[in-house]
Amino acid sequence: MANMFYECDKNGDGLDEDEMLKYLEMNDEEIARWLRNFDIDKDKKITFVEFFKAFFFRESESNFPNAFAADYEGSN
Ligand SMILES: [Ca+2]
Ligand SMILES: [Ca+2]
Repeated sequence: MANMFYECDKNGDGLDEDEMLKYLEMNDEEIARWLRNFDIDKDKKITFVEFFKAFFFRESESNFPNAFAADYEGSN
């Protein structure tokens, strides 16, 4: 899961809207939902720490795109 995150975050500053659009093929609505759910410090970027916290606490599991869900299940 971490590898996939870093592959999407090309410049290492967290996932921003462009990266989610390009690499995760998310639409505007999904991106807005991710930012609302995961972007704890509201800088419009989702860092791996923010992402991991949200995932770990399973607050928004159903919001994860299939690619991430598949990778997560595969790693068990
Ligand atoms: Ca980035
Ligand atoms: Ca953030």
